[in-house]
Order: sequence, then C-alpha cells, then structure tokens
Amino acid sequence: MNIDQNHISNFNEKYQDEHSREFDFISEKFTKTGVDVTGIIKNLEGLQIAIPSWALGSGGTRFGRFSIGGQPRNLEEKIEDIGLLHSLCQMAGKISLHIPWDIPGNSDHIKALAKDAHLEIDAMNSNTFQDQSDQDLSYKYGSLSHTDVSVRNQAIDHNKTVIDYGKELGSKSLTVWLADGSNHPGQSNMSRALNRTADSLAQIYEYMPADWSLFIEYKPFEPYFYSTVIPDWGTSFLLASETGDRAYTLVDLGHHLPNTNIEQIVGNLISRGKLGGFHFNDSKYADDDITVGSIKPYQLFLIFMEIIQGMAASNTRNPEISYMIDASHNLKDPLVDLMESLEAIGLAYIKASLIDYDDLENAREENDVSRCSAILQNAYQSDVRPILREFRQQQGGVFDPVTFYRNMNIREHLIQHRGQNSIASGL
Ligand code: PSV
Ligand code: MN
Repeated sequence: MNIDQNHISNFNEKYQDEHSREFDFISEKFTKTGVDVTGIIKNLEGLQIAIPSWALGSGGTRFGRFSIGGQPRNLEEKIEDIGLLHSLCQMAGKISLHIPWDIPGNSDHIKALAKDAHLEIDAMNSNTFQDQSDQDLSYKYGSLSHTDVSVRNQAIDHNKTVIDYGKELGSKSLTVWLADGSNHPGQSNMSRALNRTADSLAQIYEYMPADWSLFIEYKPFEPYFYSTVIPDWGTSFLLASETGDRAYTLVDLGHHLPNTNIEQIVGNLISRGKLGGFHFNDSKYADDDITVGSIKPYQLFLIFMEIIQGMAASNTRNPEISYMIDASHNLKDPLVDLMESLEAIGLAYIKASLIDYDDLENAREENDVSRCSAILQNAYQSDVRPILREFRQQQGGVFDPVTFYRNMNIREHLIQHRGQNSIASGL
C-alpha cells in the first residue's frame, strides 16, 4: 500500500510545535556538553535494519497459530509491507529472504519492486531444518552435520542454490542457521558432527562469490534439546575462523541461556573482526522472539555501546554489521510489532551515541567505578524520542508511525485487499 506524502505531512504538522519544543530542549542540553546531535541524526541514516520475509505474517508456536487478516500472500506483497514500514519509519531499508519460503520467481521483477520500495536485498537465509515435499533425503538426523554424505551433499547443494538466488537479486551474504543436534546423550559423536559441519561449510564458502560473506548463527537448544552442533558463539567463532576471512559469527539475541552477558560477546567478536550479523528480538526465558526492547531495553543499550565503541576503535577489522529483526508476531499485528521494534532499536542506538566515550575511558583508567555508571545513566535515562522523531521527519517519515498506521486504517485496508484468511509463508 502506497502512502501519499500529503497524508504524512498533514499528520506530522499536528505534532510540529510540540515536537520542536521537545527536540530543541534535548538537542541544546546535549550540544552544550559537546555531543554532536546533528551527527547522531545523520548516523541513523546508516542504521538500516533488514526485515525478514517471514516476519509479515502471524507467527505461531508448536501449539498453534492465531491468524491475523491481510497477511501478505506472496513475496511481492511482503515487499509492499516492508516498503510501507520503511516509508513510515525510515529504518527498514532492507529485506532478508528465506529459501524456500520465498523463492523469487522472477528475480528482475523482484529486484525492481524492491528498488521501487527503496529496499536493498540483505542476507539470504537457507533452510535445512525442515523437510520439503520435493526433497529426496530427510534432515531428521541432521543436514550439514549428517552422518551420511548424501544428506550432507543435499544440504550443501541447497545452500548453493540459495547463493544462486541471492546472486540474481544482488545480495552479498548468506546466513546459515544450523538446527542440527541431538536429543539423547550418546546419540551423536559431537566432535565428529562438528568436523563434518566444518567440511560442509568449507564447501559452501568455496562456492560463494568473492565479495560475499558467510554468517554462522548459533543456538544452544531447540529444535534439539540435548545438544546442538553450533550451540554458542565460541563454536561459531571457531567455525568462522577455520572457514575463512569472510566467514563471521551472527548473534541472535534470543539464542543464549538466561543471564548470558551478550554485550560482552558482541564486544569481543568486534575486537577480533568477526561479528558479521545481528538478529534483534527480546526474551524473558529463551528464544521467545518477542518485541525488541520489550523485556531488556538496558541490555540493548549496552549492546549498542559495545558496537559503537568497538566500531570506532582505530584498529577495527570488523566489517559493517548486518542487522535484522528476527521476531515472531504471535499476538500483535506484525507491522505494529515491527514498528515498535524499530523504535526500540533507534532509541537504544541514540542513547548509546550520547555516551561520552573519552570521558568513560578516562573514568575506567582511573577505576572511578561510580563515574562510569553515572556516564551510562546520564545517556540511558534521557528521553531521546524527539531525536528519533526528528530523524524520521527529516527523512520524510512519520512522527508517530503506530498512531499514523491506526488512523489510516492500514490493516483494515490490507484485509479488504488480501482477505481475512490469507496466510504468509514462514514458520
Ligand atoms: C532460528 O531460531 C532463527 O533464529 C534463525 O535465524 C532462523 O532463520 C529463523 O529463526 C527462523 O525463524
Ligand atoms: Mn535468528
């Protein structure tokens, strides 16, 4: 659904006076202390978060799925939804495809649609965690790590096919999330499974074009509950290091055991130039896939602190990080959930940008622990929403995307157009 720019201007106009007062207040406050607020707004332009093609429908659990009307029925409509999201929020300028959920029938057509919607094609995602109806061999006992070389070859070939689709679309990376693992102690020779995986990844890497990157995702449990072949960042880092210079670790926020210090993992990976990708979501217990920033916004802020600090280091070898939202929208309207997630990411990024890193480093050197905390709190406790609104407005977006979306009855419009019972492909 295309939004007329006049609707956006009329909507924004209502908020303009109040916004100007709020923005001037925070902008003056931080400018006085030497913060480059204009620079932060400029940097937000580069913070583009990929939306996965599977995030536009309602998600579910193994117990069921509650539907929402107006779900996109094909890749074209998914691009339309992400284009809408991007035009309102100005932070969702990328789409990430999952194969085979979203096979681009005609790549030129898909590329043209994405371009019209101002979207880049981000990482391609392979899927060897489900059996497809046209598949010869089953992944029940694994894919890239399988004991049988024919199953491994089938999984490797699938990844090569995904790379081929990505090449046609102009993507530059492949994300491999390997679900392989075991449910019972003794079921798997874990070190052999790891070796077989390294060998499979090497073949996939070899097939990738020279300007592509490989992102290796990890997860401690689920769908297998005793062991997974790539359970943690250490194993991913090890595989990425062995596979090659353009192989990196991908951190998904939900893929950690409770209380893991994720920001430390992020900082350490960046220091070694090995943080390639990032999947945002939030969780209370495990891979809950709920709205970004809804449970642990402080953790998100600390993660951005590590990213900004690490990427600014003069000796950084880390490439630009590829960001994606990987959540499941089980109860809320997916588009609203994504707007809230983008808001949380933007706010955490701005707050982390307000930190005076020189001052923080001095306080650390002097072991002035309470000053370190005070510097963080000064940034974290500030209401930076006016800065994010200012960014959106400058880019042609909307002050308050969720209210605009509701006022314009966009979901109702989508239901009218696509029907109450349309189903989006994905999990
Ligand atoms: C697995 O839990 C995961 O995080 C991977 O990134 C998959 O591609 C995605 O979720 C599937 O929903
Ligand atoms: Mn993920």
